[in-house]
Parts: sequence; C-alpha cells; structure tokens
Amino acid sequence: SKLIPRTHDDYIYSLRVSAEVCRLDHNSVYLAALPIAHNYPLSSPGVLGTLYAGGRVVLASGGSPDETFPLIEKERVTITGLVPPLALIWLDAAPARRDDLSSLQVLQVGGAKFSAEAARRVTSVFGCKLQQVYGMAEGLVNYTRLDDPEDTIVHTQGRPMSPFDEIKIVDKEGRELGPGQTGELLTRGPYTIRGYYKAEEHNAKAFTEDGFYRTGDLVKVNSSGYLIVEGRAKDQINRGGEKVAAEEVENHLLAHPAVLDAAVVSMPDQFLGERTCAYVIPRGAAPAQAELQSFLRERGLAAYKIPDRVEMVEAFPQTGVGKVSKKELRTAIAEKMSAAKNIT
Ligand code: DBH
Repeated sequence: SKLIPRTHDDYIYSLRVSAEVCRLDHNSVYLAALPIAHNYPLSSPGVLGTLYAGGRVVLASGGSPDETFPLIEKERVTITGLVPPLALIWLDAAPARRDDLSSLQVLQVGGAKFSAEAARRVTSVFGCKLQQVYGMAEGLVNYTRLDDPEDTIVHTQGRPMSPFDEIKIVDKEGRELGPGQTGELLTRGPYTIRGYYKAEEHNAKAFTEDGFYRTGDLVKVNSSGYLIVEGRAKDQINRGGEKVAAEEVENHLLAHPAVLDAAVVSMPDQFLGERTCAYVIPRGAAPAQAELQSFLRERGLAAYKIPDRVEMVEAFPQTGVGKVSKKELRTAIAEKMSAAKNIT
C-alpha cells in the first residue's frame, strides 16, 4: 500500500473551492451517507467542506434508504454524496416510499462511473440537481457545475474545480491527445500530491518528470473541457486479444428494465485467456441469461462483447467506501469455475 501525503493547506484549499462550486453556506445541511474517512464524503465538499462553509452535518449510520430517507426529512438535508451502487438503490426505493425529500437540492454521485441511463433519472425521481463528482484521494476533484446544461450533467464527470488544475490526456507513448480522444489522464495542481510518501521507486512510474500524477484512468475531454471517464486503464477484459471495456457492457445491461445494477469482470478461460462474466442484481424477477444476451445483441453490441456468462446476485461485494469490488467478483467467479471443473 502507498501513503498519500496530503497537507492541511491543500485540504483547506480543496474544501474552500469545493464549497464554492457546490454553493454551500450556513443554510446547507450535508448528509454523510458514506463512511466519512473517505476523501469524497470527507472533503468533496463533504463533512469538512460543509463545516467550513458554516453549514450543518448529519451523520447516518448507513446509506440505506431506510436509514437515510427519514433523516433527510427530519433534518431538512440539502446535499448528500453517494457512490453509483447506492444511488441505484435510492433511485429504486424512492418511488415506493413516502418520505418528504423535498429539501434535497443537490445529489452528488461519484467514486466510480455513473451510467447516463441512471443519471438521467435523478432529477425526476428526487426533484433535485444531480452533480457528478470524479475525484481521487491523491488530489484532483472534478465536478459538474450546478448550472450546467442537463446534457453535460448526465453525460460527463465534470471539470476540474480549480483554474490552477492542469490536466493532460496521453496515449501509451505519452503523446498528448486532443479533445474526443481517449487516453490516460495526467494531472498536476495546487492540491494534488507530487509523490507518495517514501516510495521513490513507485513514484518514478506514477509521476512524470515534470510532476504530473498518472491517474491510471482512461478519460476523454469534450470540446467544453469536461471529462468523460471511460474506465480504469485496467478495467478491461482481454478476450483472446479482443479488448472489452467493462463500462460499455455495463451501460447496455443497465438499460434493461429487469437490471438494477451490473458489474462486468473477466473470468479465466483456457482457450481465450479471459472471457466475460456479467454479475447482475435483478430488479424483481431475474431475467434469463439468454434474454439478456439477445437484448444486448439487439442494441447492436458486437458479438465478442456479449457476456459469456451471467451471474445473478442480490448484492455486490464492496470496497470500504461502497464501490463495487471487482477484485472480489473476479476471485469469486474464478473459484466457482475451478470448483465446477473439479466436479465434472
Ligand atoms: O473516488 C474517489 O476517490 C473520489 C471520488 C469523488 C474522491 O477521492 C473524491 C471525490 O474526493
């Protein structure tokens, strides 16, 4: 593991600018639905940004609608931040409940890519603005702005919060790419680290010579300077040489009415090296694997991108802050397949 040496100064700067971008003031009430030791609910603008702006913070003991919806009503919460899996649960729960969520002005979603399919539903379900947040504990935080056009809010992960943030998109050889071209995001700026703590060897790879941090995220920039995250450099299935971007398949799966959430991972395969496994949380009755596969075909997804296997589950394993743990999903499917092989 690597330590991220942030300073009080860079946090204060990040809080101040985040609170400005989110228009927080003494009337703001932030609900901490995520664990507050994580950079996002802590500082984007999160608990600290809200207190900095003179607002009030409400701590929930968990993120579920049972826990949080009554708190939003009782405390007149104005802003909260969720990760995509939790946002999907909220979107699903809200229409069937009677809590008064009318105080909510801004629902932030960040931490992993939020599908446009789901993003589009936020305003109609909650009657508030959606704000996409794309940040990292190493520093850089991007926000969609509250007055951005709906198309920008739904389809992008925002732009850097500070005019002093520098970003570059580069190809594998480090050549800078232009708008619309996908490559790795590099960044340098007033609250982004210049190196991990006492990790010289790692830093030589993780930073460029002129101090840009290599995020490992695959991103493109649109003509207005907004970022569109295409995935992690590693969030790909290599199916016999054909690269399948997990994100793309997940987006198509999410468009199916019986799919509440989807996470696509690789599973080992003796012929292709890897094949594609889609973990799906069904909404109501589980759709058949064949039904999902033909749905994806009808949407025009190339044959090699159609998941080879679909696993229905009630929930995904999570990382500490509640992102989907793809690492655990990959381990689970690999173990399941090797157990099956030992039986036959
Ligand atoms: O994913 C993250 O690490 C993250 C997301 C949104 C983050 O650190 C942040 C905002 O500050």
